[in-house]
Amino acid sequence: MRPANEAILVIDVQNDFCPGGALAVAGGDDIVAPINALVPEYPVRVFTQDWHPADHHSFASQHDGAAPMSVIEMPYGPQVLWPDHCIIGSDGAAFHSKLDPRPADLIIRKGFRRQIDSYSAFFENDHATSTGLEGYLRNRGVEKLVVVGLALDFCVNYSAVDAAKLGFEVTVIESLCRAIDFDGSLNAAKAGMAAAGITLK
Ligand code: VGL
Ligand code: ZN
Repeated sequence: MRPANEAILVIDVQNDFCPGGALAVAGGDDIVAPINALVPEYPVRVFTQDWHPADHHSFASQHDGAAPMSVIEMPYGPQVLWPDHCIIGSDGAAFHSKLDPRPADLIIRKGFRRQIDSYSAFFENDHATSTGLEGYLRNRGVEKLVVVGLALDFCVNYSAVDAAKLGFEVTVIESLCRAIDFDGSLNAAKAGMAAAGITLK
């Protein structure tokens, strides 16, 4: 078992982000078995689920004539318009069938407010609305975080950068992540994470 101040954060290993899903990430299912093997080594284990109402504003379907993967301005900044995905209670929003969520201590759901997207497990995309995860981790004495999951260039990236900004020592295990890689997003994410002092290994 790893030291008591270390947590693993498993981001969005859900059907819609795996091959066959609505917003499939290539190879998304390759990381499931090694994540299952790693989780029990950590004393604190948090899983996240992207969890959107059917009329969520990050969906292209909610904007007349907008194509999926186009970008619009929201009150909180630019927003990629995604295909409908991870709709609350749907099969697409369920964890991948091979992911073992039983060892999770906490499951954080994010993106459930219609008007605002939430890539990060800590703050929604306004960078102000908290999910409560910071308080949970601090109350449990966590100082170091390992982050794995989907997608490396969106939710893993935003979660890791927020964690680093909050003062956690953060490692992202790249081999246990897969990326969407849309319009240079992967390189930008890697540079941003490195600049935030995150260890990428
Ligand atoms: C994600 C796009 C939209 C992710 C979630 O989990 O990386 N990406 N919603
Ligand atoms: Zn989403």
